Amino acid sequence: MRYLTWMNLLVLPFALAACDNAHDAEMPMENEDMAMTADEMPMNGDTMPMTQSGTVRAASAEGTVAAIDADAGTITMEHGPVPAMEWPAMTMAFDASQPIRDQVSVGDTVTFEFETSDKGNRIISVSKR
Ligand SMILES: [Cu+2]
Repeated sequence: MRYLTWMNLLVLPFALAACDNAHDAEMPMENEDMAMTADEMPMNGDTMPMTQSGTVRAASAEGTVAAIDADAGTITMEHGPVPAMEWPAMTMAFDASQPIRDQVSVGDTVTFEFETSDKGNRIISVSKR
């Protein structure tokens, strides 16, 4: 699992920004706080050219496939806590390409990696456990 360890180290600085904005549908008040926190982060200022809106964070999670929606292009996951994102366990939909969707069935227990940005949450790899 060397890769997962590397990923966790990579996302750690971004996770400090309390990355709840991905869940704005559930917590609509988080976005303003999020923006202020990001501006105040010492790692963000002059050393990082990315703006907050262009920030993409990645993390891995474990979960159970609750639904697969080919029309919407999503997989709904009952996922466990994601410390790197400061996410609690919850059920939510992730964008997922057809090759990703084809790898899983409803009820599968999986480990998956995803990206989070202002465009939403997208699963980038998945493996059954
Ligand atoms: Cu979630």
